[in-house]
Amino acid sequence: MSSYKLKVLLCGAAAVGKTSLVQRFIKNRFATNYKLTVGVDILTKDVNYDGDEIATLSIWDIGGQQRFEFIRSTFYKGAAGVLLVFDLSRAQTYAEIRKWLAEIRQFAGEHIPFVLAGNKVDLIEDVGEVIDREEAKRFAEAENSIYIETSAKTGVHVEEAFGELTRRIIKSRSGQ
Ligand code: G3D
Ligand code: MG
Repeated sequence: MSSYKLKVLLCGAAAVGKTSLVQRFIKNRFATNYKLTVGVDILTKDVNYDGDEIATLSIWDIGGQQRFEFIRSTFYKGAAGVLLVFDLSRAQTYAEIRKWLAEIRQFAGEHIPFVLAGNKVDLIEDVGEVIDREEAKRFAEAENSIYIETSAKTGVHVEEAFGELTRRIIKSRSGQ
C-alpha cells in the first residue's frame, strides 16, 4: 500500500519536453504526434523508493498557454516537488530557469524539493553544446538540488529523474 500521495509539477519553457517526459515515464513510449497540452493533464504513477516503499505521484503537466493567474494558484497549491525542465538544444530555455525557480518558490514554498532536468540530451551530438552543462550542475547543487540529463526520446535517465525527485521529497518530509 502506498503511504505517500505526492503532487509533482512539471515546469519549464514551452516545448522543452515536459509532456514527452511524463509520457515516457508513465507509458514508456515516445509519441511524435500527440496534441499540444491544453489546460492541465494529471497523470498518476506508483514509484518505488527506498526498497519496497511505494509513493503515488500525481504528475501535473500544464500547457504553456495556461499560465494565467487563476490557474496558476491551483497548479502550485499543495505541490510536493517539481521537475524543472529545460532543453539542452535551446540556450534560452536554460536562461529562463531562474525565473521559473523564483515563481515556483513564490507559489509552492521556499523549500520545495526540485530536480533540474536538461532534456533532449540525445540532440547534443547534432547541435553541439549550447549551454554550459557544468554550470547547470553547479547551479542545481547551489540550490540544494541535483542536475540530471534526460531524453524522453531514448528514455535515458527519465526514471532516475522522477525517482530522485520522489526520494528528495520523502527525505525532506522525514526531516533528514
Ligand atoms: P512541452 O510539453 O514541454 O511543451 P513536448 O514539450 O513534450 O510537447 O515536446 C516538444 C517537442 O520536443 C516535440 O517535438 C517532442 O517530440 C520533442 N522532444 C521532447 N523530448 C525530446 C527529447 O528528449 N529528444 C528529442 N530529440 N526531442 C524531444 P515536435 O516536433 O512534436 O514539436
Ligand atoms: Mg506539454
